Amino acid sequence: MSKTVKLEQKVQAKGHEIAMELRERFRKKGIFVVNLIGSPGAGKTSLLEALAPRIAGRAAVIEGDLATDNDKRRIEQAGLRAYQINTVGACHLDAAMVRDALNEFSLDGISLLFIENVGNLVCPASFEIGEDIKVAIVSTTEGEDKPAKYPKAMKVASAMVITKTDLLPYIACDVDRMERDVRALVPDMPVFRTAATTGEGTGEFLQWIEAQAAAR
Ligand SMILES: Nc1nc2c(ncn2[C@@H]2O[C@H](COP(=O)(O)OP(=O)(O)OP(=O)(O)O)[C@@H](O)[C@H]2O)c(=O)[nH]1
Ligand SMILES: [Mg+2]
Repeated sequence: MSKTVKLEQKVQAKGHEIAMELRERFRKKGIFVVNLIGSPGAGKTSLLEALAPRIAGRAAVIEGDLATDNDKRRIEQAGLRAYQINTVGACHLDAAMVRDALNEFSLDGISLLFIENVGNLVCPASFEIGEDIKVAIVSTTEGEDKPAKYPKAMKVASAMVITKTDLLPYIACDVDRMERDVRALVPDMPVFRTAATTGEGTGEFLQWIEAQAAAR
């Protein structure tokens, strides 16, 4: 085995260990953690903004981006507590980054934590960051073939959200095909169709998350 492969395995094992520590910490505090993964601009922050009025006071958000604190400020504006991680080049969050964030960001009083991963439908699928579930976010504007082309993200996710359904009258996107393709990979995958602009479908998504949290 090459030195590089060995080192990669060591890094992965360390990441897994920290993720398990975080999971234990979240459980003790009674916090259900959702890791949102999706490409740049898929609508992750907008979905959280749309949910914010219904979860204010009991939810918080950790934002992951290469640069800027734009998303943190948007989430705060929407009424939720938020913390920004800047990965400065890394294409995904890892467990150590989340652990470091918790040194500065108190989770007291909350029962739901959303972690918006760096915009990327590839790398975040391979990393555990202490979450209970991952949710894959794909938008109608990215092209209907994305669930089929990014199978790993779909397979590690517990649900898929198709965002920007308000734009369907203006674009060519076969949403039924997106659903069929994801179910070819994960037969019983829950799929939600949402529009952050109108709030459509966001209530069903939130209800589903709350049911997952209650079932844990
Ligand atoms: N029409 C419409 N536009 C949306 C919707 N959701 C998001 N957008 C727009 O899509 C763009 C990207 O949305 P964001 O919520 O910032 O996407 P994101 O996934 O958080 O992006 P990154 O954090 O950069 O990965 C913005 O211009 C939003 O206004 C939606 O449901 N309908
Ligand atoms: Mg965002």
